[in-house]
Amino acid sequence: MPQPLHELPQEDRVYRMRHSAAHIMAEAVLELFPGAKFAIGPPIEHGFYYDFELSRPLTPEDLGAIDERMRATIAADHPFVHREVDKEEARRLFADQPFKLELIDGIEVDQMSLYEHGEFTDLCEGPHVERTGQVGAFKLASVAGAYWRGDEHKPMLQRIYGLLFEKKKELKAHLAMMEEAEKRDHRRLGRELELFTTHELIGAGLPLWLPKGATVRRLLEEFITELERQAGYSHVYTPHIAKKDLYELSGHWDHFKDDMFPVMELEHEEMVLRPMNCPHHILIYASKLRSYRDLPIRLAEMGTMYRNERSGVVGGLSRVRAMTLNDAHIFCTPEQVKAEFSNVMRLVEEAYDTLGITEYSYQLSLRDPANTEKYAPDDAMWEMAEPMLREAMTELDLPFTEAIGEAAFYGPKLDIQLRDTMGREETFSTVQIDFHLPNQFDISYIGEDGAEHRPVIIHRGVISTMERMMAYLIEHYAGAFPLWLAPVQAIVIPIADRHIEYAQKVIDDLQAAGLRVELDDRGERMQAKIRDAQLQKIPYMLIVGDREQEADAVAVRQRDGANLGALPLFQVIDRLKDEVTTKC
Ligand code: TSB
Ligand code: ZN
Repeated sequence: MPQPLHELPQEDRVYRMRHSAAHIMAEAVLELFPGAKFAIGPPIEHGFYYDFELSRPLTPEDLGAIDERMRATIAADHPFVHREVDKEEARRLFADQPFKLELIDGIEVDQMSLYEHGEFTDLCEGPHVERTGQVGAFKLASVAGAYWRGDEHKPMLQRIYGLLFEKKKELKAHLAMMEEAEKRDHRRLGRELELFTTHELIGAGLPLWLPKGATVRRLLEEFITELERQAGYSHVYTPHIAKKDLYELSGHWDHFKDDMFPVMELEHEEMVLRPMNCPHHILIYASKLRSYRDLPIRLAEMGTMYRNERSGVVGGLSRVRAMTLNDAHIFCTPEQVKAEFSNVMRLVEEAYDTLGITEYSYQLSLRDPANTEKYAPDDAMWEMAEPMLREAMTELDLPFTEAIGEAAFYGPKLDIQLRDTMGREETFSTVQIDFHLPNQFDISYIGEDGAEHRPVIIHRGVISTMERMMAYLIEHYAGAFPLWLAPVQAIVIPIADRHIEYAQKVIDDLQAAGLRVELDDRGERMQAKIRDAQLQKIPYMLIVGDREQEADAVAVRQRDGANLGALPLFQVIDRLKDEVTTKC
């Protein structure tokens, strides 16, 4: 006797509910669309889906009809019945269902497992709930295209996604979370707050930074550049292209070619857009003789690079094809690696602290020993570099997970992972130990013994690319940047036209104090202006009328609705300057 549903662990119950709902949805679609072909329909995180071949594309109205039909089946409370048949019987049952026939042909044993409820039968291993009435709270969410068997040469099917939770309140909470995430979506806020845009004529993954987005980016760049300057980095500039030969020497051509833009022919020379900045920095290191006394040499650059990311994965700012990395390459002796590593980790901590980033995890990205052609071939090098990073992390007493197959081709990485509002994880900071490129470029330093030695390179990015970090910060702050990063820090709102002149003086004083301000002299009502400023997430609204004008004051409101009342202008300027300096 199988265990009753309510006695199963919660995750098994929900798994069965999601799986059963997929069957109930397939039944509804087959009834509403005679001749429909159904493929596969598994439970997934948060719900389920089923793939169909239909005579026309589904509309939102169709989802309503499917939903209604499903609820009727659920109300009828049919039992789920398991039965086994041989292949011949299964072929007969699914004679007009080519995807099912293909699945049947692919199964090695002759015994076919079926699950039925009401009039509906599916080829399925189960398990299911006992009765259709037990499937929990669901909502049909969306339709997307999906290739049969995930193969782009096979037919494109329509995939209907459903969300399903055991309890109505869990479904509601999930929907609320998705709604919140959507509000914070950086693509949407990027448009609404005029931070960045894209254009078809420029292409996918090639964002245009609008003046306000560019202001935030410049502030980020200045912030991190200053931190680096204090930490002993030297900043350089290098071109975005180079001869293909450079990348043949570095190994990028062998191991990273698929991520690079194709070659450009130029007066008998083959040029490429750089996918990484390391070779350029290495050639700066190699441009003169180096002594052990000069090390570590830390070369940093807001390095712009280009990667041929697949068109399906680029979107918004978090994954792009043209990107500027807060990059540096530290050239040091093997003995200096650990200290330099921990300096970088400290720098990351400081930067995150200021940016308000509190939730992150460490991932040690190792090579996949089963897939060696992806990596620099020197086994001894990997066996030295990987434990070195692991030890450095252990010594710093930082918790980390290990990810096989995530290393760079030239060495292992310590990656710092952040999650976006939808819970998706991406790498931001990275610290990489490289014994490979120093060999490829045959770089050296003169040791204390007067002989030539090979330096180690630490590649590191502290705040990732400006694009990826901007995407994160927009979502993290829901567009309401802290004062020091806000593109417009204050907006001055005159109550009537006769206050415009004084408003202009307020603007002049704020600008003279280095603050970014705008004047809202539109003929709108004050309440409308305040609302618009709040929608634009401007931190301070400074309202000026007769009384303020007389007292050399401004009435201060904050974007969250707080009303600080009338304050002398000089006091407001001091307060804002202070808030900018402390980066709160
Ligand atoms: C750190 N050579 C090293 C560098 O010296 C390097 O390029 N490492 S990397 O390949 O891991 O890239 C550095 C960081 O850039 C990644 O950790 C990630 O945060 C960011 N990044 C990578 N690809 C993209 C992309 N397509 N769009 C936006 N950011 C990206
Ligand atoms: Zn590098």
